[in-house]
Amino acid sequence: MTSATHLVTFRAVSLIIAVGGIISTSSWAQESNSGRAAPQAKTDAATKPNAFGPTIPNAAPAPTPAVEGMVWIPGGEFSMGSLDADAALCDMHGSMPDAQPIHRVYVDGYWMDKTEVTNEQFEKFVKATGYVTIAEQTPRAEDFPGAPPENLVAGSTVFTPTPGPVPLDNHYQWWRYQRGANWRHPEGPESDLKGKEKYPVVHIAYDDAAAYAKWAGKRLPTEAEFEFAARGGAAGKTFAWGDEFKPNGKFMANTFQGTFPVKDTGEDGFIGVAPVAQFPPNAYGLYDVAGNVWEWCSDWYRVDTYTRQMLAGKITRNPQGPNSPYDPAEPNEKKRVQRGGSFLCTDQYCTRYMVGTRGKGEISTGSNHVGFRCVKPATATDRVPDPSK
Ligand SMILES: [Ca+2]
Ligand SMILES: [Cu+2]
Repeated sequence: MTSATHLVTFRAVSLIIAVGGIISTSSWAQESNSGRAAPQAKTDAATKPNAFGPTIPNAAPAPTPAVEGMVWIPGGEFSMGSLDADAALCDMHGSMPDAQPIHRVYVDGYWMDKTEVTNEQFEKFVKATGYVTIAEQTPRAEDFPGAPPENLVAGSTVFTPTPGPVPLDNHYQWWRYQRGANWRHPEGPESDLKGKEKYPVVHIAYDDAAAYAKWAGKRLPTEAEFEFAARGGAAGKTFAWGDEFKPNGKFMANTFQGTFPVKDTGEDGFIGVAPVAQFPPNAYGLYDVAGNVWEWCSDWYRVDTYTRQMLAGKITRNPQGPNSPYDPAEPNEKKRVQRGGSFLCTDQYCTRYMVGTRGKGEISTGSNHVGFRCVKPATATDRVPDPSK
């Protein structure tokens, strides 16, 4: 797919109105739809909607040889989704239970990157291929009819704290379109990657992530693969590590403390993005599957994906997502799923770092809290046969 087409959908507003203002709503606009509902009783999920059943991992051992930097996720059957869908937390469009109903899904085993893709890893890809990310490309005048030429500048979206508390109903208040912001210059032209080699690469649009994955001989995870992996073999937990946000008083993910979006106090040790792997890994050995940066998944985002799968009436095997995107909040934007939440997640606004919740992002829009990691399928002989075939 060409990036030019998609530039229209994400940069148009800011380019036509004003650079420095803020642009379309998208991944960086994730609304909260959560509260802290306790997980429901784990009963027979096959017959009761919205009940978590057990996770049944495949018994086959990890294939050999191991893949450097990746861990083997056995795959298997699990209950997918989240019951944390209290739309009352904030009165925002999109606050809908898109992670329901809880439904049974099966995924084959796969390798998964232990960490988010880092700046130094992404740099190797760029050096080898000459790849230019979407945020580095100057928007073309013909794609933005009506835009003053001075507004046609390459850039990306950067979180900007507000001077004081603001109503949390308009994310334009804390995101700015920053000219010259891209993966090499995460905060804008004056910033660089010195000392940030082990930070996750950011300002990555969907095609950028997919291009890296292809070069690396990998691919992006499906939404089901991401969630199976993030749950770490447990079932129906609120977080990737359990049901308690801070077990024994210890932070388990890089999120936002303080008053959003005014001041991140960094009680978890990090104000803003953190280097990868600064918090304990989950039970499968994966770091930062919650918080730090959002991670692209390969599925188109549809608000009703889970309803459709549930209505199909059987266990969904290796779901690849719907054939086309649909977010009723922004029906004209092409969105893919993002998972894991980011360093901006907070109970005050967006709690989609909770393990079964879903995020979404317009495919050409990166920002300084969107990155990715990859998976690598096992070879065909490692696969568990499908008994329904
Ligand atoms: Ca933090
Ligand atoms: Cu969030």
